[in-house]
Formats: sequence, structure tokens, C-alpha cells
Amino acid sequence: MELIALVALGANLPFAGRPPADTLKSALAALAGRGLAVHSVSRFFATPCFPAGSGPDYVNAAAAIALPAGMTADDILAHLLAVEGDFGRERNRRWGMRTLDLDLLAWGDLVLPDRAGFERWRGLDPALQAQAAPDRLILPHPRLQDRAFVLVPLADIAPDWRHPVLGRTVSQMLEALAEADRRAVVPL
Ligand code: A4P
Ligand code: MG
Repeated sequence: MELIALVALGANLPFAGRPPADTLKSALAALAGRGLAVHSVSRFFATPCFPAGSGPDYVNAAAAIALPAGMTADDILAHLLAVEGDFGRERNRRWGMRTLDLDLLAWGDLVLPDRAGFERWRGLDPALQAQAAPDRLILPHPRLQDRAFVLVPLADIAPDWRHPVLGRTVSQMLEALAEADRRAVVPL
């Protein structure tokens, strides 16, 4: 049986002379080449850099990926990190500019490492969020509910996915954001 994972794609620097949207398309092909079949892809969106003023606009998208049976969440993350590496990703600074960011947003209703661990990352002081990176997989991605650049693309492909801890669907989480933030996410 195949299972569906939700992945966020983002880039705000060119790679090998190609613009971010091309990198996102190539990254989807690379994932498929690794046996992670792309089930559906959102539109691509231009989004203002967060934190504001910290770099060029991003291109963001979301994809649903069908996973071969037997693949673990850590296996998926390893593939995502490997593909980031193939597209020139360097980790200099947390939330720094990047040629490609692939985040695992969710895998069904899996919560990792456990509810308490998830809550710790979700509740992290914003001043620390930009510095501390988890050394293990956190699911769902601890900030997906706060971010229009994640939720707007995700609403294209999984509006009814329900957050296993927060109990809200993608559509509901999106509605809870400021309208100005939603409107700033513009289809390419
Ligand atoms: N890690 C743990 N859980 C996960 C997960 N669910 N998905 C670990 C992916 N990785 C996860 O991530 C650091 C480590 O977290 C990974 O090595 C992995 O083991 P990272 O990708 O090196 O760091 P990052 O991308 O700086 O962190 P993160 O949490 O992905 O950052 P965010 O919160 O996604 O912010 N503005 C716009 N407009 N669009 C963007 O896409 N992205 C960011 C990055 C900032 N501003 C943005 C955008
Ligand atoms: Mg990332």
C-alpha cells in the first residue's frame, strides 16, 4: 500500500543560473527518480521573504508524494536532504537564503517525536526559532500553521488534511491567518 506525504518546496536563490521555479520543477523530478512518486503538485507562488526584508522573494509550492511501502519518515527526510544537496543547498544560517528547501510537512496523522516533543518545538520562543534547529524529525512541521507561504500552496492539494494535534484542517488554519498575509502569496 502506498502512503501520502505532504512536502513543502521553497527557493529564493537561483541555482546553476536557473531561477527558483525551475529548481522546484527539477527537484520534483529528482524525488520521482528516487521512487517518491509525485501524486499532486500545487500551483507555484511568489511569496515575500520571511522574516520581511531578509532576502529576495521566494517561490513556494506543495506536493503530495506517494511513498513505497516500508519507507519510514526518516527515510523520506534523508531523500529530501539529499535532493536539497543536489541543488546546491548550503546550510550557513538558519532561515538563510536558499537555492532549495524541502520540508516534510506531514505524513498522515503521525506526530513525532511525540506530542510533548512536538509541542516543545511549536511553542519555541520566536527569538530562538531562528537559531535552534531540531536534530530529529518533528512532525507535523512545527510552523506550518503560522505560514501563508506553506498553507496557501497546501490548500491547492490537501485542503481537508487535518492537523493531528491542532485538530484543524488546512482550510481552517488558512482562514485563521491575517488576510494581508494570505493575499501576499500570489500565483506565478
Ligand atoms: N527537521 C526536523 N523536522 C523536519 C521536518 N518536518 N522537515 C530537521 C524538514 N526538516 C526537519 O532544517 C533543519 C533541520 O530540521 C533539518 O536538517 C532536519 O533534520 P533546515 O531545512 O536545515 O533549516 P531551515 O529550512 O532553515 O528550517 P526550517 O524549519 O525548514 O525553516 P522554515 O521554518 O521552513 O523556514 N520565506 C518564504 N516566503 N518562503 C519560505 O519557504 N522558508 C524559510 C525557512 C524562511 N522564510 C521563508 C521560507
Ligand atoms: Mg527546511
